[in-house]
Amino acid sequence: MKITDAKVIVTCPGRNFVTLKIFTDQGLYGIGDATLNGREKSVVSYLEDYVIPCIIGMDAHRIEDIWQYLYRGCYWRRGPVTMSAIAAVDTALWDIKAKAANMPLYQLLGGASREAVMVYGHANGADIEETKDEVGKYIDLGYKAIRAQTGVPGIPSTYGVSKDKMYYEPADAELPSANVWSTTKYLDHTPKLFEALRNTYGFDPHLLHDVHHRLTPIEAARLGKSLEPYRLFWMEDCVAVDNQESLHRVREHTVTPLAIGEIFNTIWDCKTLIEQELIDYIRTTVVHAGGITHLRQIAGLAALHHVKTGCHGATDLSPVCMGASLNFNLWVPNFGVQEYMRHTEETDTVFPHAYHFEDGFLHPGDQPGHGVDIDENLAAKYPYQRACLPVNRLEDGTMWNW
Ligand code: GCO
Ligand code: MG
Repeated sequence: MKITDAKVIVTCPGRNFVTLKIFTDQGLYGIGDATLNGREKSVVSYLEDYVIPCIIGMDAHRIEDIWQYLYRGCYWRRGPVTMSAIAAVDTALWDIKAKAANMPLYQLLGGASREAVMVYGHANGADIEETKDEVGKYIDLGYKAIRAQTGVPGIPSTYGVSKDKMYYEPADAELPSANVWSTTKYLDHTPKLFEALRNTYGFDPHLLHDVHHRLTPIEAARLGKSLEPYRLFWMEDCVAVDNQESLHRVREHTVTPLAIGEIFNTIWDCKTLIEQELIDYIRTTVVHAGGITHLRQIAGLAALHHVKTGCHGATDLSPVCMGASLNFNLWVPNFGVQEYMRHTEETDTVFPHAYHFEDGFLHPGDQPGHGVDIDENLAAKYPYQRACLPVNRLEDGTMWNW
């Protein structure tokens, strides 16, 4: 089955999404997500200028060989732009193969290992009271796992706290907006949130928290320790892991489970973390880590070391990524949880999908392929709009991690 053509579709139904569509000589097509929040056009160019001309004429069934061709063959391997582009091709090809087999993608991976995929939603509020109410709303919707973020007194804005509760969108301006950060204030305040949540809702709901790369290892160790009485499902991205070894410092002080990896692109970014058992959940997902083909390798290594999956699923990952990820999650033996930030209604109509939410779980559906399509006419009504992620500074003006 020959690849006859491919095109990149950019649309902004509330936020920007980049989608690759691959056509074959058998009338089948497949789609893959290529969205890299705040850097969308670099992936568009990478695909249009370099990848698409190479893959036209190739056999669409040879997914592994095409993956290796794009990874080894470009010489400049790894990195978010390269790996998102490879992921888009890979996802589209798995979509095509599953359509050709007339099966949902999870069947090709090895079949369902569970009935459905447990997801976590995002509850956030300006203060502890508001966050508590928001967590209650997610419990009422049936969620079994909820991430909780709250505003910190004395800091004007905090990561994860939004006006628009169900649809958090951090890329909010043409140029990066500026946030202010105080580690001291945050470290004192956060345990109070989880104390209040456990006092109100007990220990049944799984509670998660995202530190968003802001602490040093010893500070993260302190936070993990202070959160132990509230038995979190996980503490996410507690430090920026450019140096994987630094997680030893956190690990030796706390039994709070650790999740890391949403910004990783390859197995090499998390090899040490996994092999030395420094994390409990790996957050890599389809679009930013080379597609189903590479994610499967990461999950395989993780399985050897008691590390479960916890795929990134923020709104900047398109429904195409979600559909592929859900097929992956239904199969993967060492599944942990899937993040699920809802897309707006406009986004959901641009990307008709077979997956559905029920009582805290998502199911990918049984449509052949990954079960997600794109309505190109509708997509064309929402042109690209430049939007950047914020930057973050300490109170004295020093640049910090957002
Ligand atoms: C999460 C993430 C996101 C990122 C976003 C950046 O855990 O969901 O941290 O909210 O900030 O994906 O584009
Ligand atoms: Mg995160």
